[in-house]
Amino acid sequence: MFARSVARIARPAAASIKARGFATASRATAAAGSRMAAFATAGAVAAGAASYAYFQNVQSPIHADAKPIAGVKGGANERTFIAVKPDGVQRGLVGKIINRFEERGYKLVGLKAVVPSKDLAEQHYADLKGRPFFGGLVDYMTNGKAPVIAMVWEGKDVIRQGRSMIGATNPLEAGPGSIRGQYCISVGRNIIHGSDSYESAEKEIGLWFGKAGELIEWEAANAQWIFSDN
Ligand code: DAT
Ligand code: MG
Repeated sequence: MFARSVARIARPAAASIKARGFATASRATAAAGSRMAAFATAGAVAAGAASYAYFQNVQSPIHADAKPIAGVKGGANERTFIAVKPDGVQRGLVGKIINRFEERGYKLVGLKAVVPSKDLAEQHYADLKGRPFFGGLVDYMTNGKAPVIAMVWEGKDVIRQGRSMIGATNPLEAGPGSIRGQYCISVGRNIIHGSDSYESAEKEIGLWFGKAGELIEWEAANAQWIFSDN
């Protein structure tokens, strides 16, 4: 609607951005004719398990996004919204940031480069409206001097762990091993965003990846080497 994007695809749904993820499958087509297996969550999410199961196409690694947009809270498929902000992109840190999440064992299920609309940035940061830096924050996110690299990462406790990996909002208070603690020194240019709760993840993934087919469910070949608790 108001946005420019590095990719060109019409986006009639919730978020007012034009962007293209690496999704190609739609919910409908991917489900058709597939051999299906049902998985239910367990353990800490036992309460949710009774009401939650999703079908996974075991024949194809790319298929329908059929589960709740932020996965199951506390489950092995919990999801968070992570974005490398324009300063992180300008500084050439995208690969390093992706690498941290990949090497940790998290799974990338959505990725795109976007110059967000003002409307999208204002919705994303709605809780900060009224703060003195709000206008500057929205401008820096939307002025197109570099895109935002928007991502959805999936895995056990990824929302809380993602925040921990990112570090404190003010990089001067971030631990030296965190992303902000290693790569930045100014709160206004702290290079990365991460959802701060399950509710925020739901909202943010919906805003940035709200269109059907933008997120990919796929099975990591090494999943058992990452997840097994013996
Ligand atoms: P976080 O990004 O750690 O979730 P937040 O939600 O409080 O932090 O703020 C969102 C962004 O707004 C933050 O990453 C950088 C910017 N910001 C926050 N406080 C600021 C301040 N005092 N001055 C300038 N920018 C600020
Ligand atoms: Mg925040």
